Order: sequence, then C-alpha cells, then structure tokens
Amino acid sequence: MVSQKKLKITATSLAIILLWLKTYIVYKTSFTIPIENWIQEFLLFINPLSFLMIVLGAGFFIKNRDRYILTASLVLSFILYSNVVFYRFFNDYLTIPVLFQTSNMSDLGSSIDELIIWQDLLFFIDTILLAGLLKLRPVFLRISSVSRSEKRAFFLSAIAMVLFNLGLAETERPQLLTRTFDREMLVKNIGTYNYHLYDLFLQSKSSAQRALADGSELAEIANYVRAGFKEPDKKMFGIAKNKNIILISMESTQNFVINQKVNGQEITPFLNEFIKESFYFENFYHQTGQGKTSDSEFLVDNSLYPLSRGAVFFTHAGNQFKASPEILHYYGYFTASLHANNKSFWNRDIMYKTLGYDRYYSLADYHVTEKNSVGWGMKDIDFFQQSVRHLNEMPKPFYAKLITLTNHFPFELDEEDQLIEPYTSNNKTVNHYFPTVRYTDEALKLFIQQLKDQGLYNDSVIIIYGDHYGISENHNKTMGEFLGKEITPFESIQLQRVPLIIHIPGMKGQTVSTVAGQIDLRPTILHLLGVETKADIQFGTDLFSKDRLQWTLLRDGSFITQDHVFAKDVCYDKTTGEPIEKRFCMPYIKKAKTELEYSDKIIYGDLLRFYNKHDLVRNHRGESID
Ligand code: GP9
Ligand code: MN
Repeated sequence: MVSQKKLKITATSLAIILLWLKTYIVYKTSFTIPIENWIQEFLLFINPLSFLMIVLGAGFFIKNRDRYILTASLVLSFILYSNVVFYRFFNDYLTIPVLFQTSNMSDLGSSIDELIIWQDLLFFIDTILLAGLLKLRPVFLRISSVSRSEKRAFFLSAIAMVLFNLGLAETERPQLLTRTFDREMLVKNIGTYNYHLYDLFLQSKSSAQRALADGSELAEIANYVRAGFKEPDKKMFGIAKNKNIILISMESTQNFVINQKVNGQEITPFLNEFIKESFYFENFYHQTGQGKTSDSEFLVDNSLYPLSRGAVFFTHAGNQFKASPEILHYYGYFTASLHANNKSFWNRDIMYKTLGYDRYYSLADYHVTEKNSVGWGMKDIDFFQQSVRHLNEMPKPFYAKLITLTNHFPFELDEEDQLIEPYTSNNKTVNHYFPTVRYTDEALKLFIQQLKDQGLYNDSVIIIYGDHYGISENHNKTMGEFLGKEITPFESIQLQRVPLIIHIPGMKGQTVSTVAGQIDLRPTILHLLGVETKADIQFGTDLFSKDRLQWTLLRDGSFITQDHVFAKDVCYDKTTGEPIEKRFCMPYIKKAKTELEYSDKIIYGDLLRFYNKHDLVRNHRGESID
C-alpha cells in the first residue's frame, strides 16, 4: 500500500507554498523592513498568500496547468528578484514611474555587474524544484487533481485571506491605501505583489488622463491666472536678493497656539517673541488634502492646489512642474530639503527630483538613535542641531526646507522634553498636543540661536509655517472647551489657520492680517529674491502685494474672504460667525470651482509639459513667451 504513504498535494498548492515561503525569506534577508510588534511580523508573513492563491488558482481554468504554474512561478520570482536588485542599489521598491526614469536606470545600469552575484540563482530555486517535481512526479508525492467543490472552497479562502489581510493592515496602519503612501509601509502591510498591482492601478489611471490632454487647455488656464496677476510691492521686490531661504515646516501646528496659554503657561514663548521682529500673518490658512505634509510642500513650491484625493507627491511624481527649487537652481541657488525620515516616505525621493531639488538630506544623512528619537522619529532639537551642519556645508546662497516631526499625532514626548504640563480633559490627543508644540517651539529657539552662532542668520530669510491641522474635527468638543466657544463649521474653518512667520534680516516686525494661504508662498518668495513670476502658471499671489484680493481657498472648496467664510455650502458672516444668505458668497463660489478645476486639470493632464523649459528660461530673462 505504498500509495497511501504518499504526500497528497496539488501542483497549485505546492507552487503557492514554495513561493510564499520564498517571499517571506526574501523579505527577511534582502530588504530591511522594520518590525515593531508581532502583528506586523504576522502581517509580513501572511501578506503574499492571498495574491499567490488568486494568481496560481487561475491555473484551475487553464488546460495545461503545469505549464501555467511554472510560468507564473518564474514571472513572480523574477519580479521579486528585480526588486531585490533594485533595493540593493536604491534601498527602495520598484515603481512603474521609476522603471521609466532613465536617469535612475542608467545609475543602476552602470553597476549592474556588482549588483548581481551568482548566488542569486537561489532566488529561483523553488521554480527549479517545482519543475523537477512536476516532471518526475517522485514516489513520495501524489500530485492530485481538484474537484469543483475544492475549487470553490479554494477561492472562498483566497477572498477571506484578502479581507483578513486588509482588515488587519487597516487596524495596524489606519488609512493605509488612502493616505499613507509610503512604499515600505505598503510592502509591509499588503505585500510586494499586491503593492505592484496598486502601483499599476495608479499608473494606468494617470496615464489615461495624461494621454487625453493637449496644450490648448493650458492656454485657457494661463489666460485666467495671468489676468489675476497682482504686481508685487516695489519696495519688497528683490529686497532679499541672493539671501538664503530657510523654510521651516512646523508639523501639525495650528495658529491658535500663538499667544495662547495652557494651565497659565505660554505654549509658544519663543515664537511669541520672534513674531515681534518678523512679518506675522495671522490669517494664513493651510490648504492641504489627504497628502498632509507633502501637500503643504507641493503648495509652497508650486502654487498649485493639491488633489482632492490621494497625494500628488505620490500620484503625479512623473509630471513636469515649474517649482521654485527648479527656478532658483537656474538663478544659482543650491536647493535642498532636509527631513530625518525615510527618503521614500510620501515618495519624496522621487518627487523632489521632479521639483528640481539639488539634494535631499533624509534619514541616511542624520545620526538617529533610540535616544534622540520619539514617536515618528528624530526629535526636533536633534534634527535642527544636525541640520545646521548640513546648512553650513551647502553652497550659498541656498533654498533649504526643513521639516519638523516631533509634533506629530499621537504627540508623544519623553518626560525630560516635557516643558509644560498637558491640558487636562478626557481627550488624550488634545491634552498632549500642547507639550509637543511647546517642545518644537524650544527646538526653534535653539535653532535660531545656532544660525546666529554660525553667522547664517543675517544672510537668511527665515520662513516658518504650519503644514496642516494637528487637532482634527473629531476633537471639536474638547477644543470648544479649551477655547471657550462652540466649534461650529465656521469656527472649524478658522481653526485651519496655521502660523506664517517671515523674518527678513534688517526689517522690522509687523502683524499682517491679509487673508492668505500656503499657495501664496511661491510668488512671495520668488519676488523677495527679485525673480519675476508674471508669466508663470500659479494660483497664489504675493503676500506683500498692495492689490491682493482678500481671499483664500481650501482644498475642500471652503473659502475665506475679507468679510465671509463659506463652508459646507453655507455662507457665514465673518464678524458674527452667523450663517447669512448664500448670495453674499456667490461670486466667489464660482471662482473657487474654476480654480480647483483648473489646478486639477494641470495635474491630471500634466499640462505644464506644454510650457517648456525654454519658455521658463526666457520668461525669467524677462522676455515675452507669447
Ligand atoms: C513624515 C512627516 C509627517 O515624513 O512629514 O507626515 P504627515 O503624516 O504629517 O503627512
Ligand atoms: Mn505633517
């Protein structure tokens, strides 16, 4: 009765098990995927399974099943192996745009010999084994066929596996697919194969929209923005020519903390003083969407609106833009972004190249230890301290953006860094927000001192802005208690104000109440440096322009004018905060719709590719491009 001792298995299951185990071994040996707890380890282990079940299960419907299984195994092994080779060089996972980014690929091409070693044949060992087993059908193995009910059970378990994986990933990493566009996080949670499917979906969607676009749409948009162009203030234009620009993005910092106390203690003692010697914009709004920090970066550099869903840093990193780093590079500036996080987070490594940054100082450029980290990563004080060294070494003049991190949800802080007591309510998030804001304020104080010590302070325009809200609408009740007023939709919009502080060496401080948003920073900065933007496609207006229209538009279509706020389809009187007839907001409702539509068209259609580099250069030489 030899046959009873035979291991009974289907060819499909055999291929799945081999590929599954191999993928997990490759995760553990060829990639560096940080694992914080056993759930993450478990997710990593199970994440290839559902995809493999579906792909190999498709073989049930194919006549020559053995050949299908072998081909699938070979193709999947090849995809996995390509990722390994790419990772050896770039420390990142493959994306479709990257495959077409020729400069990246030529970097890889020149060192391909060093990246491939003969031991790599091991990556295909399971396919070879599978081929052998299928051919020889050894005595210990009985490769059985599958009945109709077994097939049904198989696919039901595959679907259950997909749901289980996604459900667990969502609890471990909320809003994984809608907002956390970090490749490492995606691979960790949904697995390398599903990640490629997701990437393929994003790619085909944006290619279709791009393919249908033509240059004529740009002409209409150009007419609109140029008609709205406001001349810069003559006194301010070029006032900071050849000075460095130091942009500081303050994580999750809303404007209500400025000149505000908690438990009788100032939340931002340093900034409260610093605004006295700077231009302080008290009606400055963030305009970000799901792309959060990355959206704020996009707004600041491009003066375009981010997208209503997804992060443009992720979905349209292959587009052409005319971002300020690219323009300033042309003017002899060294342009850099400094942020002590994983370089692929928010797809920054790729998007920064697209935006024309000369250098990205990311995690690898910082000495990050357990001691100098908290919450999401490196503590702000240490980040600034190490960043000063980078600033010192940069060619001058530079345009450098520094992105803080400590004041990130869930607002964790080590005991020794807690300079003020938390707020006392039954809402932990709101309570802990204040000590982390206070910590970043301290970090800024030390940073400004270091700039002075290094002789950089007087040669630099320092621009500090909040990237987006830190306390979401879910906490309106506690916020209402803290501020002593009910948080209506009107107040909610007012809470979207973030600090904007512009310090220009030699200029006196001033509080400016113009209604403004992050979209206005690009023209403001370029004009301060003496760069014309008259012919550019941008939706913002110079903050110092005397003719500014008092208006700013948020990504969800809400807007703020001198006298009104429009939110959730209701027009509010700004002085009373009470709803009034919609007709008062009417003229701006149309403008809001047009601007968001135009900006989206530019991004989805990649329209700035029709506004070519040659024009950019001529435009900035002051020549007409029409
Ligand atoms: C991550 C940091 C925070 O690098 O910029 O991103 P957020 O979650 O605020 O968009
Ligand atoms: Mn942020």
